[in-house]
Amino acid sequence: MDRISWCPGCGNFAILRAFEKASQRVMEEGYDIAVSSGIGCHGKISDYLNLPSFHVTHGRVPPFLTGLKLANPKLIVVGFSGDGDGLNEGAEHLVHAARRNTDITIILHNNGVFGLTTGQVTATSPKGRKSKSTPYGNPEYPINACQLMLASGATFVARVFAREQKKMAEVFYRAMKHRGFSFVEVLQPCVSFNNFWDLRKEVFWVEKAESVYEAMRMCEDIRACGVFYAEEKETYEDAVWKSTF
Ligand SMILES: Cc1ncc(C[n+]2csc(CCOP(=O)(O)OP(=O)(O)O)c2C)c(N)n1
Ligand code: SF4
Ligand SMILES: [Mg+2]
Repeated sequence: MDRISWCPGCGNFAILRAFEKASQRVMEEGYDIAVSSGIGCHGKISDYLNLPSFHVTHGRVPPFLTGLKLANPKLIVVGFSGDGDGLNEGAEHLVHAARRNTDITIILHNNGVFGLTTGQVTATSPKGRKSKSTPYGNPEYPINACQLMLASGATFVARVFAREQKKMAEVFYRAMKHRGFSFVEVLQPCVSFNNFWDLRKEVFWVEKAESVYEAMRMCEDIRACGVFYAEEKETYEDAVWKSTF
């Protein structure tokens, strides 16, 4: 714990603990796991996990993991991305990995800020937010990450709040076991630049939807948590291997 550089109270600690539990469970079932992370405070998680890990350039977790999965289809591959990393610098990679149903899991640490660079607004920050980069208020509308992933074709889409570690570990486990592109948005308070631990009083859980459209409506409210949608569909890797050999 001494070597961890996150600020005391950061939501990333809860994500780390929940992922340790979930990955342990998956490995006990006989699977091997490799992880990757993007650039930002969230990116340090790959240093803190005792797993094969690759810290890649900003926003490039999905293509990196796609290559890994294509080369070794038996491996379970998991990427950690930030709201800036995944929805600003790397938005196009996330969309195309979801569209292809690449068999990877993306865990998005959504703290609503560029944390490592000290609190500028990102694609998920609300309109009007004052920050270092928006002293007069953010003029942009935010992206709803789960809606974007559903619209892009992701076959497993979930949201959790970092406070709820047990539920988070269960959702991580289900996401890793899902065959196809799985996406978990974690509402992750940044105590230094966007502290929203109080959201715990407002978070509510919903049951899985039957259709993408229903799931889109369910996750519109950012306080809604749960597995919104899951379906089985041929994966990108299966299609590539089938057409190549
Ligand atoms: C291509 C590129 N653009 C900008 C940066 C500078 N940069 C480093 S970390 C960071 C913020 C990352 O924010 P986020 O992905 O939300 O992660 P967090 O720190 O909040 O976990 C930025 C903009 C960079 N390293 N590379
Ligand atoms: S700046 Fe925010 S996200 Fe980064 S370690 Fe500190 S609390 Fe966590
Ligand atoms: Mg961030």
